[in-house]
Amino acid sequence: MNKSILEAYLLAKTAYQKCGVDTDKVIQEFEKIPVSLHCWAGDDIKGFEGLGDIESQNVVTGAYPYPARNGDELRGDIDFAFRLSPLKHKVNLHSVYAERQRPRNDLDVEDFRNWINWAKANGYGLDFNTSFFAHPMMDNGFSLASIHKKTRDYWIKAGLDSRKISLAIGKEMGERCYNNFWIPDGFKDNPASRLTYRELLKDSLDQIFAKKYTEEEKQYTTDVLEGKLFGIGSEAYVVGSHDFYLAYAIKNGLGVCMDMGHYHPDESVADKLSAVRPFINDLMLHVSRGLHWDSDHVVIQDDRLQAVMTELKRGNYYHKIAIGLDFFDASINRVAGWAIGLRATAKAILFSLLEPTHLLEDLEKNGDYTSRLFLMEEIKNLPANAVWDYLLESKGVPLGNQAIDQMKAYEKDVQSKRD
Ligand code: RNT
Ligand code: ZN
Repeated sequence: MNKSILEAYLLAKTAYQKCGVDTDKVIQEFEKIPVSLHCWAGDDIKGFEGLGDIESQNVVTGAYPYPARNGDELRGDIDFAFRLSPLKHKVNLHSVYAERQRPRNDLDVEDFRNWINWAKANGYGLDFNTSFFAHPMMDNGFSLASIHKKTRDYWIKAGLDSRKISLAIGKEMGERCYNNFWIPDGFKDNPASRLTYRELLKDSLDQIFAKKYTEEEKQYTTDVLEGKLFGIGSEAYVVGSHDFYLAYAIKNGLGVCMDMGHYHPDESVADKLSAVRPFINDLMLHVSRGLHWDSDHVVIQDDRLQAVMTELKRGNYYHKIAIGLDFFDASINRVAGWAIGLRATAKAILFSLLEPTHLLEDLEKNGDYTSRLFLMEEIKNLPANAVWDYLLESKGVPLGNQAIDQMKAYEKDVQSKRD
């Protein structure tokens, strides 16, 4: 252990002790919280089906070289990104990452065998998503809410299969696999009938979710629905809005996925958690960063990220609300993007656990809002970074510049050989 890092940690430990926070315990807690990395940022959500140049409902901009081209490269890139992160990791798969070249609506768990074996060997967890996009069976950007029955039926089958796949993965991994449903269906310009497509989506979902899980199965999988305010190409209307899924999930005992980039910029996901959780047990977060019209910028240490993680801590939601990342930026090295987002998320989680929340709550209960605000400001400058450095150092994860150097070496030695 580097001497100055240890010394700084011991000073920080004392500073936190004075506020009633045990930094050693915080580190132990931190190490148990899983974060699911979105595999799809490694190749701009292209997947391995080789469908060629096809319209995608996920717009990824930038032309940085060296995207992963196959499962082995993508897995290697993820392994490397994880070496730069002190978190406990899961990997979030999309069905376009199947590796047996079969139709999108005829997949089973064996199509993900390489992923499962690799995850098991490395101690990663797994989550799943059906890819309702970038496919010839998309009907002008519509899938489950298409007015054409043939289109809906195609995607209903994909949704049904995904529940089987997710359950099978969960059972093999011995822990819950979150199965997320995001469907892009929507209109660039004003619809004549908003109702039509929501009725169709409801009907499609009713078919997909007709079968309920047993209590035993619920340990291994859960379905979560991800709404969105608008997308690029669906500015006027998204069928699966947050309200739609919230209502649908409550009525049908399903879960919800909240993506931090999917709301009006003034809305706060941190505020939504305690509003929704009394009615919906299974929640997943897509940790992301909305910027103007884009919902998926690389996650950085900002107030919104900290607010969400602080809320997870204050609400005692860690281990109850699942954390997944979701962002992509093809204008920078994709693996570095993962590392930046993982490290930002890790810091926000660590800093949330270091918060002397009990002191704030006491002040609030006593009606001393002046001191509450005062203390909230003071807390921001407690020596959290010394705890972060110590955490990295003790786990053998590179600090600051070292991490950048390793990233550059990986780009040169591994990624650049892909051209
Ligand atoms: C899109 C949603 C969704 C996707 C992935 C690829 O706006 O956030 O989660 O990013 O399913
Ligand atoms: Zn998302």
